[in-house]
Amino acid sequence: MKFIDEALITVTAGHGGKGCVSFRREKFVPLGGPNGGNGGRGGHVIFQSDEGMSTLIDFQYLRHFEAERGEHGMGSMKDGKDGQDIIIKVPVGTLIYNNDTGELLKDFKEGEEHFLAVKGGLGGRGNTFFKSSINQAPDHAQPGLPGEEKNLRLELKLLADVGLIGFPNAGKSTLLSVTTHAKPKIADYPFTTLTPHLGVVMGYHPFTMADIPGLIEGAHEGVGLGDRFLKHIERTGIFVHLISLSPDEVLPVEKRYEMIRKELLHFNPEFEKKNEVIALTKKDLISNEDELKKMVEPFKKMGRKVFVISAVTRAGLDEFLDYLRETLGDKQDQ
Ligand SMILES: Nc1nc2c(ncn2[C@@H]2O[C@H](COP(=O)(O)OP(=O)(O)OP(=O)(O)O)[C@@H](O)[C@H]2O)c(=O)[nH]1
Ligand SMILES: [Mg+2]
Repeated sequence: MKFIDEALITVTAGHGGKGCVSFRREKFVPLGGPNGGNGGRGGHVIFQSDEGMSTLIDFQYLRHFEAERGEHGMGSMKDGKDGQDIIIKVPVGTLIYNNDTGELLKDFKEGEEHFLAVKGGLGGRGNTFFKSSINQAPDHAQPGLPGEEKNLRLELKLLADVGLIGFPNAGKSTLLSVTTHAKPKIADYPFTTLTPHLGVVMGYHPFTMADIPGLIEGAHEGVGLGDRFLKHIERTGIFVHLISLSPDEVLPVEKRYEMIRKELLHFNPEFEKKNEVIALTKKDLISNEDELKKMVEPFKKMGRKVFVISAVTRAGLDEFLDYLRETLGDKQDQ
């Protein structure tokens, strides 16, 4: 399925129903009193977050949502029915902005949250309401009020605990596929992943992990797939920076690390403060222990937390996942 993470839509609440002007008509009562009912309220437009959704693709073609109008009031004191509300489902992680003012209206952080975006217009009062000691037979009623209307911008930012970053081919999708039920495409060519994927790492304290398309030098200038998917890991608690140990790699590990770091900080200088873990991947391709040591050393010197793993043999994976789980747990306890 296509992954869409932005949408512009218009939502219009229902118009209120008109109040009714009506008088009682009875056989032996020549001048009956007023009995016009009130108009019903127009329908609201409400957003609801849904954990089962992961893209805003539904809004690519359907861009205008209008709730039902309220029913008009009727004779015999019958009030019109309220218009039906519209409930629009969006993925968790969706932000709703007023597109005219730029104001953030709602940030859906969990499933089953609701947000009333526009209110239905009130129904008009029927002539019964206006009866008084000086006016026994009011011949007027109120019109219904219009429903609110807003132009909205929806933006999806995935909410994951851990974000996987690195060069294309580093093994991000492979790691996600062996630790969660996510099924991202995996291949030995760059830019296999074109959109983010989210998976849940089960076990004691489950947590979510997101894989994004690979970054390369110049990503902030739009090179490769650019940095447009970085926003999806903006809100993750931990970055895992994957670097391949494969002997086929031309540039040294620390050089590749610095290149990606540069792109990250270009995108958002705040990333400097992120909790970052380095995962040297594809350990199975290195048989020489001394060589391995040499590649780990620079990161230890930098004082970085570094793991050596293989998604193929699962070497180092348990220890790595436990560390992520504990680090996330500590944060929640604070
Ligand atoms: N030997 C070995 N190969 C691996 C390992 N992990 C991934 N690979 C291989 O490396 C290649 C790239 O893996 P992906 O998981 O698609 O890499 P990616 O980082 O998601 O790449 P992009 O989506 O292009 O950014 C594939 O051919 C994988 O089979 C590993 O631990 N050992
Ligand atoms: Mg991938």
